[in-house]
Amino acid sequence: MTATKYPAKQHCVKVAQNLGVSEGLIYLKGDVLKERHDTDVELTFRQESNFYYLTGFAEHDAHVVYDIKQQKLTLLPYKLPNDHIVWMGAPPTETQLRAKYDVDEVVWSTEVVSVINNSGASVVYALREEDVPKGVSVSINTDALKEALVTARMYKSPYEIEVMRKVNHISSNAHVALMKAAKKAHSEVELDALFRYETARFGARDQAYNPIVGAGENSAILHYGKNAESFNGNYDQLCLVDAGAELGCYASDITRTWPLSGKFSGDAKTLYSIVLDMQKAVLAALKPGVEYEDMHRLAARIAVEGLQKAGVLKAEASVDDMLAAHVDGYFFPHGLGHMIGLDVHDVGGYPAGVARIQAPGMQYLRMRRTLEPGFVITVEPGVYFVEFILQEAKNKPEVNKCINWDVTERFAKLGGVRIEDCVVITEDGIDNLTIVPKEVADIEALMA
Ligand SMILES: [Mn+2]
Repeated sequence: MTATKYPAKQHCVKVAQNLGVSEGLIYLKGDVLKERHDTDVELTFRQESNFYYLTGFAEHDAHVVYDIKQQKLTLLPYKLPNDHIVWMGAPPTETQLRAKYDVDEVVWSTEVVSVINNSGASVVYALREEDVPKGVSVSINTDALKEALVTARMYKSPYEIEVMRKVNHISSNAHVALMKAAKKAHSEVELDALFRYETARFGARDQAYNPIVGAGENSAILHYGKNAESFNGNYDQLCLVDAGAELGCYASDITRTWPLSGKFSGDAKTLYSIVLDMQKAVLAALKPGVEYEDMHRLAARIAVEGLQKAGVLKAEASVDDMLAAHVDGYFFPHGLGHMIGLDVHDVGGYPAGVARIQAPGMQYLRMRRTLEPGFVITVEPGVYFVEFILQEAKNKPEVNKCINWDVTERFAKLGGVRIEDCVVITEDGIDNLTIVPKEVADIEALMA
């Protein structure tokens, strides 16, 4: 990374350009510190993503004011009580804060109203009226800032991409550590804890979301978070791990699925290879100008072709007819992926006025956009055998007739498979930030 400071000023300039105005203030309130009900036990603090984007400042109860005309960025950290030093140690001085952050001015939070009122600006752009402190006498505009922030955050800067590469590598190495530990692990929670440990000790103490570690049929629960099952000596099971650490508020999001034993059985290899083919086809096709929903359709077609070859879908059914009947959505019941950045499901998935496509699977697609350089997205196809969904398939004659139920029941014991990488859209293709092995032979070699 070339820059040492988070490029807060550059981000403010970008948001101001998107607002399309030559004067006024951008104002954001940082998130507040919260405590457990009726106690003084602090909950883990995580800065609000837009605030972080404009400041790089991750402490609680702060404010930020950016003067568009003067291009002046003012950070207003929380003014701690004097005896705070006894409990928490000495807070940084204004000079230290100015040196650390890419801001022009540091003023304590108690001065926020006068900073705004004395700015000479005629308008304050804020996300919500209630965020703006009482006593502000400048007119407030809450119509434009959100869209300006979303548009700026969609296009990741080189600095942001390097942070995301770093956290992807930390998470990738943790995934590899889990694969190596699987044969001797006893439970899902043990692997969950190992992932947190392996990312924390390499600098990423926080998770972008709670790890999902599901063995056997739990692998088919899309956002399984209990991670509470023991393996009970059954190492033939597939284990799905969807986990990604957070670094400097930037997310990673990676999924791998492998047998606890380290050796894929016949059916597991078949199922895994279908999903791997889906992901590889999409990764090869991604580039600027491509519609993301078409990538979902591409993955869905390969799922149907693969399931037909595996005998789950009947040989005599036409792939086109099955796609028209949305058979794919009963086995690939979620979207292909999403934008990722400061949030794991990052802003900008849908342009204003664009609605979701109402079809099984596709309805959960978190993104409908023409891809552009600078987007960072996930590619996470999956195939699952979910009791609830298969029941629905039985009730739909045009779907039911395509399925070999005896083969389906055999595969259903495996649960499901998902493979997920984070990629940057470049000028002519992608830059894959995720470096966890995914070929069957490579996983088996690693786990041996
Ligand atoms: Mn994801």
